[in-house]
Amino acid sequence: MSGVLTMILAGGEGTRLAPLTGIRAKPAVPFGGNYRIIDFVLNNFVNSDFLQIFVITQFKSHSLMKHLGRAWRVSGLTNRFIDPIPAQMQTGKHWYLGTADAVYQNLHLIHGLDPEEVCIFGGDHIYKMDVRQMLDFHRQNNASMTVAAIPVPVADAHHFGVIEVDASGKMIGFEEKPLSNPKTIPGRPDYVLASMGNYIFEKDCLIECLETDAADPASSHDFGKNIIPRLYPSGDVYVYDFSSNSIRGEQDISRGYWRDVGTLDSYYEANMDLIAVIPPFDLYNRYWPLRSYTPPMPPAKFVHDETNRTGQAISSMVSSGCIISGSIVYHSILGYNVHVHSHAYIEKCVLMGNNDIGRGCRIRRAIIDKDVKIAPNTVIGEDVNLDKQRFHVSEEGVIVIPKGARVGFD
Ligand code: ADQ
Ligand code: ADP
Repeated sequence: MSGVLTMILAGGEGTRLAPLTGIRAKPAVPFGGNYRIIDFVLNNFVNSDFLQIFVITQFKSHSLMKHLGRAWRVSGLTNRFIDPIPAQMQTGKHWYLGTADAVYQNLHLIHGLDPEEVCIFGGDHIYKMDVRQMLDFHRQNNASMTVAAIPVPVADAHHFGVIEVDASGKMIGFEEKPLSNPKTIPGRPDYVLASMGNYIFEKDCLIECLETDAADPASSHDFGKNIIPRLYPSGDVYVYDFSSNSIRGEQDISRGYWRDVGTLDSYYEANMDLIAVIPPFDLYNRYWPLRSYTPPMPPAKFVHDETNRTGQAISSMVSSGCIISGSIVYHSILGYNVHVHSHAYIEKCVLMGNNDIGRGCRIRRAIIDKDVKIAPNTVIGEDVNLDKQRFHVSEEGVIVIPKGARVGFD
């Protein structure tokens, strides 16, 4: 797609995902066994043939940079690129003040490429979108800016930019993260129309908005808080209905599926969605390949133990390098190189990789980060009070064990 530049915002702190974001940015958090969160938005652009992409990083970017280098190296012969951009203090001695400032500090990159349009998308959502369809909508309306939107339950309105739209698709109201009385969708009082944090701008409009914003000392330099509220009254900001987006080969199964995995519980639920018998989000569509980095590891292996107990995984996804030996993995996601030893039982867990689960362990409803080792016969997820003393527990009771922890070895 020539003439279109993409900037992925991947610099947020991700505090609500702690401790998974203790050492890495949210977009670098492993997801779904084989992936990192950022892979989904990058696949959207690559599968839509948009290949001029900057990934704007800031907080805790090492793991993200490593992943981008391994999985998404595009460079060289043509004008196609996926370039990670570190924060460089281009406009003064401060880091990015907000999402708008993150783009403002990189305006030189926009001037250098001189695109017609600039796509500014968040780096931390799970969904599939053919971005060409949103761009067509933007062009048909001669919009100065287009925002992608999706209905979400009114109870979640305070997490999102809430949009009002007229019959022609024009934005007529916007409130960032309303604390009370959000405007609901006409005829659907239980839902609001939420901004997905994905924007397409006419280049000149974007530059003007960012320069005005940078000159405003009262601004928090954020697209949702400042740029959109200032721009939409001009009358040519449009709202793209994400539920109209269709992916080749999907047979509607992932249509409209979009998850903000910004909290531990939403992250956990989105992982669990993948292993439902009929999943609402399909990883297996050959017309929408989902690239990532897969380490060179042998195929997963399921073996008997010495008493002839069968190692098995049921309703689960198991990545390369795993060995399930005389143990049962039920309704779980295993990243690469997880060893589950005899007589262990794992249920409704997300294991990110490089884990060792000792003999006789019983573990339920836990997110286990990379490189965690658990001693034989450890029981997790059966006694809430004990779990709360030992581990981080989410609001909905999911136990989270941070990267590199050694559990039960004292
Ligand atoms: P939030 O999700 O709260 O709201 P925000 O924290 O601003 O969004 O992050 C948006 C994206 O920008 C994320 O991908 C994040 O990693 C990145 N980011 C955040 N701060 C950054 C910084 N300083 N430098 C670089 N990147 C940064 C936004 C919108 C809402 C919308 C939701 C949808 O403001 O209107 O409803 O996204 O999730
Ligand atoms: P994180 O905890 O976020 O994985 P790292 O810096 O260890 O932080 O890893 C980032 C990158 O390194 C990713 O691309 C990941 O796939 C790769 N990686 C990490 N651990 C391994 C491993 N044991 N084998 C192969 N690749 C790995």
